[in-house]
Amino acid sequence: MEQVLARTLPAAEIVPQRLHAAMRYAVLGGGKRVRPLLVFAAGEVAGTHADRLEIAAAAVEMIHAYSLVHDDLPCMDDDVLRRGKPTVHVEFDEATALLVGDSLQSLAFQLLAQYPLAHDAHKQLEMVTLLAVAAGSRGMAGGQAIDLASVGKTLSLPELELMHIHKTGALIRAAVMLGALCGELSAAKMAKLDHFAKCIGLAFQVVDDVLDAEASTATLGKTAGKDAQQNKPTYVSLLGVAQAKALAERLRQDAQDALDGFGAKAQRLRALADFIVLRSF
Ligand code: GRG
Repeated sequence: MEQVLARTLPAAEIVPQRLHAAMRYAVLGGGKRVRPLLVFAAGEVAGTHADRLEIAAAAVEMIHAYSLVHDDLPCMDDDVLRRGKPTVHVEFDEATALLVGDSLQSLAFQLLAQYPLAHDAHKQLEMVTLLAVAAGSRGMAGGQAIDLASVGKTLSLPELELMHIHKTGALIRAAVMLGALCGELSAAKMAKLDHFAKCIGLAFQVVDDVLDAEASTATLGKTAGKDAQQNKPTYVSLLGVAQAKALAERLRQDAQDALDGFGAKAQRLRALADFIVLRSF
């Protein structure tokens, strides 16, 4: 994945060098790569080629990296540490960080449009639409808007869930569905994968909230304890650590159940669901 990202990003020598260097800084050499791994694992279930999956995986990771760069900006979360390194606006400057996000988003869609990824053009357009909706105001960016508006407020559990289904869940779901769309699956199996993806998307955020409360900055590679510091509603603030962990475990079980009937091909998806819930960083 590192090699794919390194070759799909513009070289740092190409004009404008500073922007390209910052894009590479934002994307390369860090991150768990959970979303690309989900693209590959879903593609394995749907039986397709690695050369299609690596492009879809790069597109999703670029959207993810863009969201982190913008989220860290002073006008949003105002953070100085990401993936164990100074955030992009600290290492470069705010205007560059803004452009890095914009350019990564454009590049993601360029990749989806430029390479043959699906059986036919209609299906490939479906993939472009899927990622656009997942990243936009009805997905990740919309979730971020709800997040920013809810600082200092008490949310109900359904409200918190709605926020995270959008902010975190939408892109994780898109990763799974894009991997599957690179291959061929029945509508019934797509629906099961969709349910799997929704469970792990939410579980990812529940665990993220627990880690923010329990893990150290060194382990996470980003500032720990920010949710409480910023008075953000989280699964931990609403449920407490023990119940939040129990919720994550229930979601893991639901996700695993959704894969029944897929056989050994789903082994990596199963392993990723376990990783998402049992991880320590
Ligand atoms: C700015 C449009 C816009 C959206 C921002 C995704 C997001 C919305 C903000 C990032 C901040 C955050 C805590 C989001 C929740 C999702 C999440 C836990 C992201 C971090 O993902 P990881 O843990 O990061 O997969 P790595 O670095 O491992 O790739």
